[in-house]
Amino acid sequence: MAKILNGASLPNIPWQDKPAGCAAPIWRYDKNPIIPRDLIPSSNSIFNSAAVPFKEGYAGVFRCDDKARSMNIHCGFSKDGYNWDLDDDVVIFESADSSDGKEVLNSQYKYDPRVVFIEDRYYITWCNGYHGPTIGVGYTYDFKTFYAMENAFLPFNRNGVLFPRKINGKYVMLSRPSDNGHTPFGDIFISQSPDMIHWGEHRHVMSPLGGWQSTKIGAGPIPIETDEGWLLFYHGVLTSCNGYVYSFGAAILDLEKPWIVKYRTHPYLMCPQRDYECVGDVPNVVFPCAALTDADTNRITIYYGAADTVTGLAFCKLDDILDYVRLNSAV
Ligand code: BMA
Repeated sequence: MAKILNGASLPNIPWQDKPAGCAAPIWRYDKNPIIPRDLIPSSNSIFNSAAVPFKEGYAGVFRCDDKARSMNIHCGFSKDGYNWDLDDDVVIFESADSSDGKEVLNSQYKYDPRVVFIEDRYYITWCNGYHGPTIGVGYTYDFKTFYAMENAFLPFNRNGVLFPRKINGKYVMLSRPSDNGHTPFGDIFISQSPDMIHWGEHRHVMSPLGGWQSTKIGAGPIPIETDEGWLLFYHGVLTSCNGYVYSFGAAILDLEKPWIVKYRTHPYLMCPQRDYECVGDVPNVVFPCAALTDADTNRITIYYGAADTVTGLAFCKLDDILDYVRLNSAV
């Protein structure tokens, strides 16, 4: 059995056993979507969102596009990871001590948040509207007060995803340099920082490949540390005659040098197939932004946005995924 490193026990992880006859290494929750588009009065859609264990349950940061179609982050709590209470109000950030004044609060929009506990606090990254999309970074200790730090990068960038611990003494973040529109290209890069503010030592990680990941790729949930390497779920985009199709697969990155890709799925793990993934504001999108793990059972539960409209859950076991990635690798 593979091992999740530095992972906690999570006996109450949302979980459903693999349905009989399912040959795939990953399967959907049978009551998906868990979060409907109209869970709060102001929302047009609630999708590409992230959750972490918090106190006896879970906390999360949710991408809610409102009825004016402004994109923002709302905070939410859940006892069981399935049923969520979301704040009606958007998360208001204060400028962090590390920031130089109020410029960090200059944000035209926020979307696709990720959240991770590192050392003493929960860090949140998101796509931040600052003269175009770039990577916003903030933190909270309690999911009540939120602080915004300096943007990690210059525009244009998306899908900023932190590793859950320092590697060789540095914070490490994946990102996907892009353009100001619906970017028809994109590789995953990695950057390092001594203080979560100054980012450098940028290295290339992965390029698009064929098929489901031929147009662009982007990191998904926080990478999962295992004894075989970092398990990274990532989305990939295919340009069809009917527009973009967002699927996801996985890669295994070297533990100490995570810019080295050891294996990477040639076929997708999951592609939009259910009605709620194929029909919505943007059809044909599955977009994972968070993964919960239970180190005792190697269970992994993925939160993903569906059709830019609702949020669903998918389940898998670490060993099945690692085997699948190794056996179906394109590297
Ligand atoms: C990307 C992001 C995601 C979205 C996807 C599909 O560029 O905006 O938030 O899910 O497009 O529309």
